[in-house]
Amino acid sequence: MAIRPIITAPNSTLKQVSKPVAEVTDDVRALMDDMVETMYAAPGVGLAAIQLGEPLQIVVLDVARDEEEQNPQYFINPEITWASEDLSTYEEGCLSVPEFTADVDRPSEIKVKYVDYDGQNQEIHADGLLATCVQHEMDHLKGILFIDHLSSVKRNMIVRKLIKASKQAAE
Ligand code: K1U
Ligand code: ZN
Repeated sequence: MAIRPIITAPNSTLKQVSKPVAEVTDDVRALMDDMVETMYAAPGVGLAAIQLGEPLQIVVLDVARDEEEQNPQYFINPEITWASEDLSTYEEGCLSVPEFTADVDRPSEIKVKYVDYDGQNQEIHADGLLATCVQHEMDHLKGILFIDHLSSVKRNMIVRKLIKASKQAAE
């Protein structure tokens, strides 16, 4: 297991569309182990493989935020099979957009099917923070960031500040 660097916007890697995982091999499980360790170290409640530069449809989450007990969830090739019409607003953050948060509206409940850590098919009904995070992470698999849900004025302001911060960090 290793903590890996998280790619930050506006790096074009984050715009890539991730590919489905053909088979859950030991290499895929090793990547998921690194993702979980990186997520907890950040700290965050979710991470998509593309944030580590791996364009595969893999998401890890732990929305319980229990410091005593870690309870990671693994979503390989996730697909939303149903979404509620009613929306919830959540102030989202992203480890690839450090220091910024913004309100985003998304369906408040979803059903999502996926393959788990052991290669088994699963389907769950999610609401609350889990529903928000699954949708946020699945956006990453399509090359979409939460700032892409904002107006172009707000998004461009955030991107300009991220570029300035990364130039200052390189000095
Ligand atoms: O970068 C990511 O995709 C992870 C992101 C997940 C997320 C959070 C909130 C709404 C939608 C998606 C994060 O984990 S941001 C950091 C965060 O939420 C957090 C950090 C420390 C403690 C608790 C939460
Ligand atoms: Zn994110």
